[in-house]
Amino acid sequence: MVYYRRRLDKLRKLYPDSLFIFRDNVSRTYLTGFRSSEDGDGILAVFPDHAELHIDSRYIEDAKKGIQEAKVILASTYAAAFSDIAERMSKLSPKNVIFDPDRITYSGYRNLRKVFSKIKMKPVPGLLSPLRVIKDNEEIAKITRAVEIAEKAFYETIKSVKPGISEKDLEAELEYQIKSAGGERSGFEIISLFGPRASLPHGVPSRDVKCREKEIILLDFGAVYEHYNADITRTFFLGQPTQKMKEVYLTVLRANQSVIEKVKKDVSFKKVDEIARKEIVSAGYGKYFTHSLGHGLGLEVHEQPWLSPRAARGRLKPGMVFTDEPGIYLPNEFGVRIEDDLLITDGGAVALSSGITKELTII
Ligand SMILES: [Mn+2]
Repeated sequence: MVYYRRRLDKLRKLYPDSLFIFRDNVSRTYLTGFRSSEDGDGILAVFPDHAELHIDSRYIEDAKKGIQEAKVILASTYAAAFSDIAERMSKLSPKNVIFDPDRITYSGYRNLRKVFSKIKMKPVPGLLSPLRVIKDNEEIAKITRAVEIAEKAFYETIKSVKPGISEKDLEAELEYQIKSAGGERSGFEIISLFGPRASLPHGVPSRDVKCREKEIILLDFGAVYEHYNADITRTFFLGQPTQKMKEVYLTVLRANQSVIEKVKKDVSFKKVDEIARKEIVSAGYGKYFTHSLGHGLGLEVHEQPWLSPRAARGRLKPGMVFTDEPGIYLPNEFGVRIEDDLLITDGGAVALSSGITKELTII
């Protein structure tokens, strides 16, 4: 619980003499540990000496039980809660009240302007990102647990792989296994693709596509544990793969593995992508690696840092967690992606998802 207080303190230190309003679930979860169903369900107000979560009756009991580092206040309506917050905030004559424009709707913003008419409002895009991009021990433990759940679910699921099973059936089985292994759900729509369809980086599983012998199977899946995400991809084979499939698989594996071996703190985000891309380019498949290498992972499946050829600046720091997911997609033939979740430590990169084999696997 001390983690939430620490996060609030860091935020105050980052923006001295300011107050804060949060209207979105991710920010509220990061700062209190409590998550509601919708962004609009709840207002978190951060004062110099305390934080308060105003929440409606549907959540009040859970919120009171779950939150220790913020005051939980019943909101009869959110409009009334806003007037109350604004009145007390203006009495403190803060330098400004900061909000994240990326995490509020346009009408939400207009409301805010109306209620806080006497105070200077300051939009700071990505307000919590500088904090969230470095995971503390509690977050690392939760991500690690999410990864373990995803791993267990994967091994249970591949027992069902046999000729005739559809992409959709395999997706459903994996979703079931994630929940059964202790996960809340997969944090995103599972990608379960067979054969030539594995060349669609974000293809949607079909009920009509059935698995056949000598086919590639690509599974991209996650697991959520206490609001934190895992994001893993494995590609494997039902029956003997062709020579070309093997060659492509081993190229992607080399790219994935070279990142784990070579990256460490202070390597630029751009360079991380380059390390993987170099392996794929030198094997002659450069133009088939059509996306960036990876993305940060935490309360959101996609968050900072972005490991991309277009990353203008930014370097790895201990505590960053991100995906290492090179791929080669040959249209109408097949595709291979291998995705691990990496943690940067003082000693280099640690693959949290090393529990699932990346040896070329034939079922
Ligand atoms: Mn990913």
